[in-house]
Amino acid sequence: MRRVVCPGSFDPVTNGHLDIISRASRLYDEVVVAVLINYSKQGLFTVDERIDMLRDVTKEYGNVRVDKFHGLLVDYCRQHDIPVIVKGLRAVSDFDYELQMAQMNHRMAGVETMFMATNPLYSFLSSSLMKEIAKYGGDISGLVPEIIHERLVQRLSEA
Ligand code: COD
Repeated sequence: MRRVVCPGSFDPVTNGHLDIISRASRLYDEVVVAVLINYSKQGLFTVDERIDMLRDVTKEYGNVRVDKFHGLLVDYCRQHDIPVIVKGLRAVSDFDYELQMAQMNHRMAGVETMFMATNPLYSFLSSSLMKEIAKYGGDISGLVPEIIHERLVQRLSEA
């Protein structure tokens, strides 16, 4: 079975993430979307909330599974027999850091990283920007799934 992991914070998932996940799901037998548990950075959504949202918006793809991990991504890959990481590359600014991580992950565990050119429709998206724009009442429709938009507006109104 050709299995791949799409790792990230997904706080929350955007249409840019989803574009990469859906394209990976057509190329691999199973896509594991792995949410990083980061004890040193509190997100807007808890890891379990992010997982629920990811499960909701990926349920139409039959071969996508959502999980969480902490520590090194390569350890998660080893434990779950995953030889490949898929990443979206938005711009040159992503490249330096992503290349460094890809080379380190290969050095540590022989895990390969496949880079997908981001869909230009979503290349300017990040979870942080979505949160900032939504916080000040800006329009993010079409940039995140509708259900995520609703959850964002609701969470920000609680703050
Ligand atoms: N279009 C396409 N792809 C996108 C977009 C977009 N608009 N936005 C994000 N992506 C893709 C990118 O590939 C990105 O890497 C991924 O989605 C996740 O994005 P985020 O912002 O949700 O998550 P990050 O960048 O915070 O995630 C970083 C990781 C968790 C992948 C990384 O820190 C990691 O692997 N951590 C584990 C610890 C570890 O192993 N460290 C050693 C590394 S050598």
